[in-house]
Amino acid sequence: MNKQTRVAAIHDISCVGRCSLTVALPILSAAGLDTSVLPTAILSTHTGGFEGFTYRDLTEDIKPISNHWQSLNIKFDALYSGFLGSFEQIDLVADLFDTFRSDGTLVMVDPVMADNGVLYSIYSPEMAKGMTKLCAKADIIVPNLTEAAFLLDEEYIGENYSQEYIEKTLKKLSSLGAKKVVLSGVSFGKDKLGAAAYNSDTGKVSYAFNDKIEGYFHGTGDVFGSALLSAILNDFPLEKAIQIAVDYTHKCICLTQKAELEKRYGVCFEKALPYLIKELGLLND
Ligand code: PXL
Repeated sequence: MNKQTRVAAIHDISCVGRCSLTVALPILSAAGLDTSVLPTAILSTHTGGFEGFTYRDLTEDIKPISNHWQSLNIKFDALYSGFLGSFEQIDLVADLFDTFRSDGTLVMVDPVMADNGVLYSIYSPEMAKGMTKLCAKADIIVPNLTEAAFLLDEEYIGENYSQEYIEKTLKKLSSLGAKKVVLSGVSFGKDKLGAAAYNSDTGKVSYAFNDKIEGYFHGTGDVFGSALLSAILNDFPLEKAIQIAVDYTHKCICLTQKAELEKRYGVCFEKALPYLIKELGLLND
């Protein structure tokens, strides 16, 4: 029997405001991947722009869900974690990686916890320390520059940094345990924004940029991470995968900006899905 590539996406469900699972599931699915979900928490909205959101922590459900999957002998080609709902979930997700990892399984951790120098409102500094442990279990990690600073227990440097700083940071992050590191939100001038990647197997650092669009666009880290995993699982090398993810994220932001949409609802990634599918070479079948 031919087999479809299967991913488990472990993120929260923010009911309103496109991010986490409401972004990861459609993007991975559009990329031809059989995507299973493990919700870490359910929020009425995400935490970045709506007042009074509800929060249901699903920590207690993780182990029973994982046990049931294990009893069914369900296998995954990739495990992709993002926003976690509690400190305890770090160890639970680490156990889940151990349970479902086999030869060829790709574990990608997006240590979602902070942006622009600050932790998200419901995350504590302890959570940041725990995330370092989870990153050590990954094959590939995808922090932004703020998350990188928390993972390395360093000061957030802000927006003025050198190429040397980025390359040192990539290597320090890799020494936490993941062989591949992708740093998002990298910019060396005011016109370009993108990502930097380090592959410790080859020692190679690569970059991908597109035009910078001013402003903060919510949920773009999840759009980027999901597109990156989509490209990697469609067999693109890391250097090309980061360019595909940067270009898709840029396209989503452009469309959102052009339509003058309210930013807290996230970017309109849906309209750019045909572009992503084409970039991934999936239109030929
Ligand atoms: O996009 C990251 C993210 C995920 N999940 C929740 C969030 C955020 C960012 O604010 O609030 C609940």
